[in-house]
Amino acid sequence: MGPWGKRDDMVVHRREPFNAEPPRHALAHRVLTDPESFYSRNHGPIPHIDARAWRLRVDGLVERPLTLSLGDLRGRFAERQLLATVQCAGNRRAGLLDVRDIPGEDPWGPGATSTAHWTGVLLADVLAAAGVRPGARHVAFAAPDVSPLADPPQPFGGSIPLAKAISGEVLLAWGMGGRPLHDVHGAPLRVIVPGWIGARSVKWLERVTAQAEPSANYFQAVAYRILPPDADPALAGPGAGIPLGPVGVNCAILAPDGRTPLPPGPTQVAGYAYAGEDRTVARLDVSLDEGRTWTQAELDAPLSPWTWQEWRIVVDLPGGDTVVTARAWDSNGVTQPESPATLWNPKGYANNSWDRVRLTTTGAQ
Ligand SMILES: Nc1nc2c(c(=O)[nH]1)N[C@H]1C(S)=C(S)[C@@H](COP(=O)(O)O)O[C@H]1N2
Ligand SMILES: [Mo]
Repeated sequence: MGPWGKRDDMVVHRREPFNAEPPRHALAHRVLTDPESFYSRNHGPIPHIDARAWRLRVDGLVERPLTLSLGDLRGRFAERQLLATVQCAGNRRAGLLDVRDIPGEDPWGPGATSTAHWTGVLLADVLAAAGVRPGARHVAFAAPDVSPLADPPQPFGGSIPLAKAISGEVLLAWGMGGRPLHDVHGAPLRVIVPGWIGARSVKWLERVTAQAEPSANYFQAVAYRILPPDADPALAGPGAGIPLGPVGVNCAILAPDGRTPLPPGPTQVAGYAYAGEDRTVARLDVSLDEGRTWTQAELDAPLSPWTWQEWRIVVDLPGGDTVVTARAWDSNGVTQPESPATLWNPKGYANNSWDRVRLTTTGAQ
């Protein structure tokens, strides 16, 4: 078993802070990701919080500021379940790094996304108990983990618009896969903002604040924003660029992963496809000729409105090398761009270009 209870073959980008993704095959052929395989993205040291002493503060533009223990949360609010995929904005960054270097950012593959069954209470219910006052437009989340990567170093935080916060979609979760959250995933309580970039699903949640403006936290105001290609992220101040929110349509080929040669002939190719917020994946195309011609894969319906979808197709592999390409279309008719070069941005976010895996065959050509 690897660090933080993760599988041995986890791809560890960094040990401090701990950042790791499962290999492609660990995500293949299953909707739910087991906790040992679930990716983990951290900007600072992972805290261990004494759940009994822990309290959640709810404050800002509210009628009744609240201080809630875990027992209060369980006792005062209805327990809810949510099946949701979490996806980091840095998922598939490696494709952008192939275009141009991104100093300081790790080369995440397609495993910076995972799916679990979450248990907790609705953020909407907690906000209703506090009574959100007119003038509140955003709900900010604060955590205790101080990130040395922020400028200046500060605890992780972020915010979502009030409309999403009170939609009844956002969970304050203490359970993952039917068990208490592990430290590495935010125990005792984390936010799950389904359909939005993972950065908004703040772990080790300590404070929920209703406010007029988005969070001024570094990870909302400076990072997790799309800067123009010629911008210097070290010089881009708070508010520069486009803040990331809902996740765009994306997909990945998970199996085969191209690591071992295959016999020529029929081979099943399988993967995930995902579209955030109010969209689902409507079609998945696979090409064996770099996108000149496409065949539609079999695509499963999502298990919940907030989960990725599995797809599979049997292709006939010719001898030699074949590049398999996949692209998804969402329920708005939007598809993925062909090339990561057109998407390159200085922090390396939101690479949703076509996924490609090179497969080699055994035997002579
Ligand atoms: N407190 C805190 N919350 C956090 C982070 C963090 O570093 N600190 N990372 C965020 C990011 S960028 C992502 S993608 C998800 C990852 O959640 P996971 O580690 O449970 O997979 O947590 C988010 N919540
Ligand atoms: Mo992330």
